[in-house]
Amino acid sequence: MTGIASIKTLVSESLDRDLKQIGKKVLNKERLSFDEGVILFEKGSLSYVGALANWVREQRHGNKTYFNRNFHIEPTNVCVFSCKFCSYSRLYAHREEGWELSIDDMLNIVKKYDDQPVTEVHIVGGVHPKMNLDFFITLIEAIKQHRPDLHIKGFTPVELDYMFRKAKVSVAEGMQLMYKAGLQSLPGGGAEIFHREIRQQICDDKVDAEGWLAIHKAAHKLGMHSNATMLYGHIEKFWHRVDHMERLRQLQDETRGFNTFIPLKFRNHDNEMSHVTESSIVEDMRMYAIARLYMDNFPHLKAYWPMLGRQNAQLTLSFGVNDIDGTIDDTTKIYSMAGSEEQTPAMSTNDLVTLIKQVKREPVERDTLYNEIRNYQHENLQQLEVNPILN
Ligand code: V47
Ligand code: SF4
Repeated sequence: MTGIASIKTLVSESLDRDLKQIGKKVLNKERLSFDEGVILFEKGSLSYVGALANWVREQRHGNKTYFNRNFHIEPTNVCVFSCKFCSYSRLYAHREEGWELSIDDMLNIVKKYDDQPVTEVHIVGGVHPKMNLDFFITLIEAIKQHRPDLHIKGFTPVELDYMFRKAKVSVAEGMQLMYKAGLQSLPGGGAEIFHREIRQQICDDKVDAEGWLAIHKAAHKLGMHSNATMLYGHIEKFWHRVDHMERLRQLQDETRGFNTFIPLKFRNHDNEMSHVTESSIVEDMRMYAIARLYMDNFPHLKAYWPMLGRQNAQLTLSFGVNDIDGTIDDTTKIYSMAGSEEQTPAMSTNDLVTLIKQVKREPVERDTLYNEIRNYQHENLQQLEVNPILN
C-alpha cells in the first residue's frame, strides 16, 4: 500500500483523537491552528508527522529536490552584538582575532568564480561598527558591475537595522538604497526565536521580532524575495517554535514574499550556550516535518547541509524537505566554528546530485528564485552512477 491509501490508514489507526483530527485536516489541505501545531510537537511521533509531511511534499513538488551553485562572502566576524549561541563572532576590542575584508578582498573572492557557472553569492557576517551603509552599497555595486548575472542575496535584518539606524535612514529608504545598488534577495538569518521571552535570554541586544519582520516586509514591498530561519533546539519550548512559525505565516499571507523556510539546529560548540545539549536526530526530523505541515504558505523547506551534515540533510528529504541549499565551496565558517561535522563545507554539483539520487529523489538545479536551470534526473554521467542495490 502506498501514497494516500497508506496515509489514510495511518490517520484512521487507533490514534490519539487530536492527532487523528490534525491528520484529516492535512489530507483535506486545511490550515493547522496554533494549538494544533503545539499538539504535533507534543504528541506527534516521527513516523506520523513524517508520513504526513512527506505526503504534502510529494503533492507539492513530487520528487523534485532543489539545489543551487553558490558561494558565501563573510565580510567580517567582528560584531557589536553578543548572541549567546554564536561561536563565530569577536568583539571589536578583540578584532585582531577575527577578520575584516576590504571591498577589494571581497571582489577578489567574486573574481575567483569568473569561469564557474555559479548563480548566487550569499553575503552575511557580523555587525562591524565601521562597515556602514555606504561601504555595503559600494560593495554591491562593484559586484554587480563585475558580474551582473550573479544574484546577490545578502544581509540579515540584524545587519540592515544597524546600518540603517547609523545612517539615519528609515527602513523603507535604506531598503530602497540597497535594492537600487543591486541587492536582490534577503537571506533568512537573524530570526532566531522571535518571542521576547527567549530573545531576551539568547540575543538581547539585536533587532527584535517586529524589526526583523518589518525589514522583510519592506523588501517584499519592493518586489524582492527572502527566506526565513528559526534557530531551534536550545532553551525554547515547543509553543515558542509555533509562535515563531505563526508570525512568519501571517506575514507571508500578507506579502507572499518568502521563498523558503529554513529550520537551523542549534550547535553547541565553543559558545556561551555550550552547556545546552543539542537536539536528537529524531527531534530534528520532527522539526522539519512539522514545519512542512504548519508553514502551508511557504513553497519551499530547506535543510542547510553545512549545519546539519550531508547525511542528515539527505535524511530530511523523507521528512518534508525539498531543498538542500548549494555547493558552498567552503566559503562559510559559521557552522564549522559552532561544531558542525562539515569542517570544510564544499560539495560539487555531482556530489549534490548523487546525494539526492541515492534517496530516489529528482535533483534539480535552481536559481535563487527557484527558476529551474537543469534537471539531472536522466543525466547519466560516469560519476553519478548510483548502485541500484545498495542505494
Ligand atoms: O541567524 C549562528 C545561525 C544564522 C549558530 O537564507 C547558528 O538561504 C546553529 O541565516 N548553531 C545565519 N545556528 C545563517 C543563515 C542562513 C544559512 C543558510 C542559508 C540561509 C538562506 C540563511 O546562523 C544566524 C543564526 O540563527 N547560527 N550560530 C549556532 N551555534
Ligand atoms: Fe553577531 Fe550574528 Fe553572531 Fe549575533 S549571531 S553575535 S549578530 S555574528
